[in-house]
Amino acid sequence: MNKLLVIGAGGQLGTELTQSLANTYGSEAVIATDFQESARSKFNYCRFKTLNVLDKEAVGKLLQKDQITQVYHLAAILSATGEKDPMQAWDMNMRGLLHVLELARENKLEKIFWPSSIAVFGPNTPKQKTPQDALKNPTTVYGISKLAGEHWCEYYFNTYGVDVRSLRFPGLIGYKSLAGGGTTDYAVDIYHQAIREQSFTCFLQEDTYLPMMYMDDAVQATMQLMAAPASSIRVRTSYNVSGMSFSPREIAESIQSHHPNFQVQYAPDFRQQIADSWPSSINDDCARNDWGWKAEFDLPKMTTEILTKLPSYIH
Ligand code: AKB
Repeated sequence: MNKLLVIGAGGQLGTELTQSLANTYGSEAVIATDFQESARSKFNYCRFKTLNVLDKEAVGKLLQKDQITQVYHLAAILSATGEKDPMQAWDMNMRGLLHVLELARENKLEKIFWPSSIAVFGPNTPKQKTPQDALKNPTTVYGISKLAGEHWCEYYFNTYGVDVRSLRFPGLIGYKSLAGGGTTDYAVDIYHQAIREQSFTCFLQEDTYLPMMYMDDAVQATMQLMAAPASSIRVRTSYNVSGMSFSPREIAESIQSHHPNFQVQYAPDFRQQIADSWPSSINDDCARNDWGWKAEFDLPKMTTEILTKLPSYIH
């Protein structure tokens, strides 16, 4: 029987992925964990425990006591927050992953999921339809930690046979929780502000194109990757996955087609430089060919869905 542990379940991806895992495998099969006790209120449908991935002994005890078979390790410090305290970001992102990989080896876990990011790419990477194997020269500590992490995943697979699988996520956009500390967060916040204030100040320039993905697609990609036969997973670093690509002006126009009075101002800050170093769009042919990936949501479909569902969600 599958027994799944989600680390960092209270975050943006974890909130929705944990629900989908519980729907698929049953609530009793899932344990949600987060280092913040306040995340508990999100998980009234499954078990919740506070857990800090930096405490390897505590993670190991939980794995053994509950006979965990799969770990979804989502806890990380994102790109913008990471630049404020690079050592802390490196410690959290690298030591956390290495704990999970080591414990997976020691306990012979069946499968691990760990998200990487488009932040592994850098200013010298081709910007349009960035290929799977494009040059990577990340400029943020977050990107450096994700690139190193990808190679650690491949190393654990090649050396110890740990079945760890990974996706290079673009900016993820959902309405059920706010993003935390990323460069793509504006694309989540803008919908909340459209509903609450009818106006928004964007921290990126209006013509900055970035790869993005609606949360339903991100959850679907994760579930699909984890369900695929091991023989079809030919990339053991991390797969490029693409959803959509747009600029702040385009997402604003998309919202204005529903809310014509919505106003957006632009006040670029330090995150502009990070955004400028990342791809504008992603080529995900490898994921499509190897395990049949295809995104469902484009910008108009996502905007309609979020603007329809968000008001009742926040009230
Ligand atoms: C961030 O902006 O840091 C993240 C990411 C693209 O990995 N959303």
